[in-house]
Amino acid sequence: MTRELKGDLQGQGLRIAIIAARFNELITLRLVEGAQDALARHGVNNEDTLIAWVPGSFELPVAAKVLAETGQYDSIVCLGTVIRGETTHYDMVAGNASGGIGRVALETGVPVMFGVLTTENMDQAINRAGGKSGNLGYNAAVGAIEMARLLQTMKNLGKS
Ligand code: INI
Repeated sequence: MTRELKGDLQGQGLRIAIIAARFNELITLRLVEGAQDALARHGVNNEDTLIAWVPGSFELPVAAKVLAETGQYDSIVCLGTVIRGETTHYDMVAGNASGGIGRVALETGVPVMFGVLTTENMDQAINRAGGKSGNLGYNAAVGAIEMARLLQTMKNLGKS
């Protein structure tokens, strides 16, 4: 029979870090609250969590890399808010955040969740930060637990 692997959502014993970008802080704070709520609801101990702040989403990858390399965290949740507005800055910030976060996960083997809102305008951001479209921070934190558990299971394959 085909073996199926799934990460469960038991957060007990997991060490999870949140890295949050202060730019568009009013929105990102809602994402942080959502993420912290998700961790608490899934049994992650407060003492096993950490939150680090960076200036903007552009800086999320380097902070994630340094934290991942400490070996102290089973999963990292990156949170930020990038709103298109009227400049091309958006593409560079969003591109560096998404590409960089993905690379950190691959290079370190630590799951790094992409909880960065990328929207056309403030209304869309509000909707996705606890408004009518849910809370991306909550979802990213649940994903962090699932990925940590899945990778634990994978690393134990063949050990028993
Ligand atoms: N940072 C964000 O997190 N969101 C944005 O929308 C944004 N815009 O639009 O400029 C932004 N810029 C700052 C950037 O992340 C860096 O902090 C800055 O460029 C210094 O490196």
